[in-house]
Amino acid sequence: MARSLLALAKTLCFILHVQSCTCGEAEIIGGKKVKAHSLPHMALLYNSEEEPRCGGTLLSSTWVLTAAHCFKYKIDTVRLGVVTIKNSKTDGFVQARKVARQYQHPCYNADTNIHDLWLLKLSQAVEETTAIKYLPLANTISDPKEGTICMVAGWGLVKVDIKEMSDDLMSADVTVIKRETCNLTKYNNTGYTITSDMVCAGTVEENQVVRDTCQGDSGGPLMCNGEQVGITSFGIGCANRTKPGVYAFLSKQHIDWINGKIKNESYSEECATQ
Ligand code: 4AZ
Repeated sequence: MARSLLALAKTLCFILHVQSCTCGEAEIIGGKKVKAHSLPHMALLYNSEEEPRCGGTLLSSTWVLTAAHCFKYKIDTVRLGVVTIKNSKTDGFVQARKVARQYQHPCYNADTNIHDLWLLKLSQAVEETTAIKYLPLANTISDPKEGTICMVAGWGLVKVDIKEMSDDLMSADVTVIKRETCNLTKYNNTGYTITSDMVCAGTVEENQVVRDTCQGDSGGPLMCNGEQVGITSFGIGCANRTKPGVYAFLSKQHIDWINGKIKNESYSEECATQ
């Protein structure tokens, strides 16, 4: 009896799994629920109305890295250790901090989405716990090669037609696509250029549900081989097979700016080079 039940359960799992791979757009989009506290550097950013709007990464006890375009949401609070949005105000693992100061990358341009980086300095240090960890950046990050499988995570939209943040933190694997390809009209018909300071990544397999970041995931990390390589930045809609997501790349120039700011807040207030 137990064995036949197990067999039935396995068959059902198989059918459901196959279905989830063939039904088209599923639920980030096409992702899966993240195990509680398994991404302890993920930050959730709230506006002044206490609504969650963007993701981010906790670099150290007082610094969070996110996307410059999240500025438009009037972000003023950061929560760490969040599992579900609905429990984020009562969950004992969660630490909330106000944004004390903020710095957009001096060369950020909202028209071209270039240098979409934003650093938030928290009002008070966040403590490391089992649920919360700092993720310091590497000194240099090499350009991820075409075909590299990376992970994206966030509480952003899980379906393009439902304009509501996901209650659960979701993650998905996306594959790096080379800039040359991403700049072809088929992949990019908007006139935005994918520069060497950006990375584009999406779903390259023909027979799989499209996986992508979407609205609300912005500012969250693009993790490749366990290190942060980028920041969720923009896209032409979401989960469109030929319109991959675009990420701000943590290029040498970007890392230098981040590390410079963290060391000395008056570092580089003006855009020197594009
Ligand atoms: C957004 O609106 C956004 N598909 C983020 C990522 C992507 C599209 C839009 C990528 O914040």
